[in-house]
Amino acid sequence: MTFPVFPHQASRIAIETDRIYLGLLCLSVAVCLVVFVPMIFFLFKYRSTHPADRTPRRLPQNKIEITWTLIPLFVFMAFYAWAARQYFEIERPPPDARNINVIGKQWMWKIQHPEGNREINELHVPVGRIVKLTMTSQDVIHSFFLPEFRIKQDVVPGRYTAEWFKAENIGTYNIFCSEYCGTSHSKMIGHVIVMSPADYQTWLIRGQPGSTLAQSGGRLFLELGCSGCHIGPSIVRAPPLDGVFGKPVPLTTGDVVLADEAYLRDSILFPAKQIVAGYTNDMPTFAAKVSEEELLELIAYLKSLGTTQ
Ligand code: HEC
Ligand SMILES: [Cu+2]
Repeated sequence: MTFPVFPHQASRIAIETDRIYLGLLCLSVAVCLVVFVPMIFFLFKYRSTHPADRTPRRLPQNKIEITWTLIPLFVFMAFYAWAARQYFEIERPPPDARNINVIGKQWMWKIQHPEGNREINELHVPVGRIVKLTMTSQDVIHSFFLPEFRIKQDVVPGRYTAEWFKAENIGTYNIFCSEYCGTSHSKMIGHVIVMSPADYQTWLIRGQPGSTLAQSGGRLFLELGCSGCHIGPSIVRAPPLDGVFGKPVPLTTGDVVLADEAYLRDSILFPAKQIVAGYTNDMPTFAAKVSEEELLELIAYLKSLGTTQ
């Protein structure tokens, strides 16, 4: 029988994170020994009934102080640098990632694939591919925790957070919600299913999504009347949205902001917040009209409009 202390290591990040953890553990044990071994030794050596040399001694105070300040400082700063490097790697999704959307809800995880496949509490991914999760919540704060990948990120209503991983082996791993979110928080669990690229393709096709995320977004764009203002001649003058994603947008305030997912989201929900330079606040809010799923579809559509400018 085995007694696993750590969850399985399913990615390179997991292995490296464990190394830092073990390193810190060893360092803490070493510091502990340096303090406690002499302490216990002296406890016995100088106990009151024991004859020992107790003549006062003059020690080089400054040298001692400086030594035991500087050595630990350098050792711990080295750990800081090591862990900071790892932190930046975890926090910065590589650019060539496959994007998958995650929506947290009391008490389930809803997943959207770019091809249009949807699933609940299951996340199918291809092995060896970098997967970036764009996450939001439609109610309270949740946290998307993949213990075998050693990554965890809060999933917050009203904004998009991200995390990424690259599965090294085919297998099934855990999803936990790790932010207490109400009665059935402990049941807000699921599985990451890592498949071979071929099996993954088959899985995507077998799901028969009908339309991709961007196509669903395109339909919404017509149904909600966005196209009435944003495409072709219209009564209201609205900026063209082709290639808007990833572009710097000048605002009436003189600021320039990058049109990322958060910006597009805010443009749809709170149009009055940031007005594009040269335009007026003529766009109605869609805050009560679109769900989190639909917002992500609209964003997928806007992203797919490409760069025609
Ligand atoms: C009544 C006309 C109207 C409708 C309907 C409308 N918009 Fe707009 N939209 C505007 C105007 C005017 C602006 C520029 C002023 C501003 O930034 O709010 C704008 C700005 C935007 C921007 C920011 C563009 C940029 O270049 O930075 C986005 C994104 C956007 N709209 C998306 C949408 C989506 C998605 C819908 C449908 C859910 C929609 N709009 C519906 C008029 C409209
Ligand atoms: Cu939760």
